Amino acid sequence: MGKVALITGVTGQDGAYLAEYLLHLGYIVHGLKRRSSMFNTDRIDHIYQDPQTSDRRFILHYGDLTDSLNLTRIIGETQPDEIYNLAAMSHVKVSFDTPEYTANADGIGVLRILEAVRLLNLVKKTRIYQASTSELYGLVQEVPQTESTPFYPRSPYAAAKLYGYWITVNYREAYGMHASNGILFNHESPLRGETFVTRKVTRAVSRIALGLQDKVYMGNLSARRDWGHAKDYVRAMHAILQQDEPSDYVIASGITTSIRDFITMAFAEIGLHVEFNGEGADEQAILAGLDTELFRLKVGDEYLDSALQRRGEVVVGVDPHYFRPTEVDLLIGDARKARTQLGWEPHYDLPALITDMMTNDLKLMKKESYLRAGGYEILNYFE
Ligand code: NAP
Ligand code: G4F
Repeated sequence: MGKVALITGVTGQDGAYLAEYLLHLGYIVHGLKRRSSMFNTDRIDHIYQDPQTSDRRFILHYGDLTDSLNLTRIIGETQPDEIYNLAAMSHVKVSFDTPEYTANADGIGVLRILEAVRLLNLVKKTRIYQASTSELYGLVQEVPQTESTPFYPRSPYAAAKLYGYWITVNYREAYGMHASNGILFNHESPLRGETFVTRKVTRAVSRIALGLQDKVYMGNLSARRDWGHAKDYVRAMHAILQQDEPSDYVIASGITTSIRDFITMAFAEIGLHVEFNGEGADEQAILAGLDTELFRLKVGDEYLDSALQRRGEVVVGVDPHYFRPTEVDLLIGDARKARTQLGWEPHYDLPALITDMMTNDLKLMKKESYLRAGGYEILNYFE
């Protein structure tokens, strides 16, 4: 029998990659998913197993981090060797609109899991991974950020995660739990939610290249992030729980890039050259030139003429609507502890991440454009 893992947030970006990884390692994986009026399992449909499947190794349970009775029952029934608490209201900007809910799910939710493990007498059996975040560093007190850099949260999300971080440390010290924090810097992928900056950009650049969209509006272009690939980061989560002793680890690439440069790189990936001008809310980028061979290769010959006609047009603008009341200007992590103690090494650098995301989104948007062409008939059907 393989080990048993419970993943909260299994329908999210990291949950999907981690579930796939643990199944590959031979685990039995239980996943907590929220009830939704629409299907929310797109990212894990390829590994879904019907309840009728014999020797099922991937089992979903309805649940919510705000419901302690439900969490306690599921942990009691599944008796996990490892819990990966990935569920969270994870959007920093949205947390300013939903601060109380964010505190409940992202802060108290962590306590509910730790306390359930304690009350169920699973302290010796169950190891816990808490999805902590580089957002804890906020107004950074040190560059680069390490495990000992002081925290300075700058959003309701980060403040809730701060509680989650410290309650994990407290249960480790108070009850001897194998409970660890992964302080993960931004990690992205083709599965990234559509409203996070990297995915918003790779989707928009793909749509602009295919003539489906003229322009994209962004927020603060000068913020800098340390980006890695989610596939690399879920391997680190697993490695953290395989250590003899629980501890907290920074997981990061060690390279920081501005949003502006990420946008430039995403366009360049398909042969489009953009130039930025102006400042603050008046900043914009124009399509300044094309590498026609690269564009043909990556996007397709049939889209070249319309792209050529759009030279000189504005393709990126700024809308202050996307600014945050308090911003995290600079993140750059030092993952030396993870590299030496866990032997963790990322396989993707930023250019490889962008290639992966752009390839996926171009494919997706071509499909959207195809479906859109057939959409008229479908609409008529309902008239
Ligand atoms: P994500 O794609 O937004 O996924 C979040 C998951 O949590 C989804 O499955 C979501 O369910 C679920 N969820 C939200 N509220 C819940 C609740 N009240 N009860 C139960 N489930 C709930 O996030 P991610 O990028 O995979 O990140 C995973 C975790 O790592 C999060 O805790 C995030 O805060 C943290 N983190 C992420 C990064 C990053 O760069 N990605 C960096 C550091 C830390 P639905 O599918 O139903 O919405
Ligand atoms: O992609 P973002 O929304 O990610 P953010 O705020 O860094 O948070 C993500 O990473 C954290 C780890 O550090 C996680 F804990 C958290 O759960 C989440 O996964 O924004 C990145 C930066 C920000 O500075 C933002 O102001 O991009 C800037 N930005 C500029 N224009 C934008 C936009 N962000 C978004 N979402 N949309 C924009 O149009």
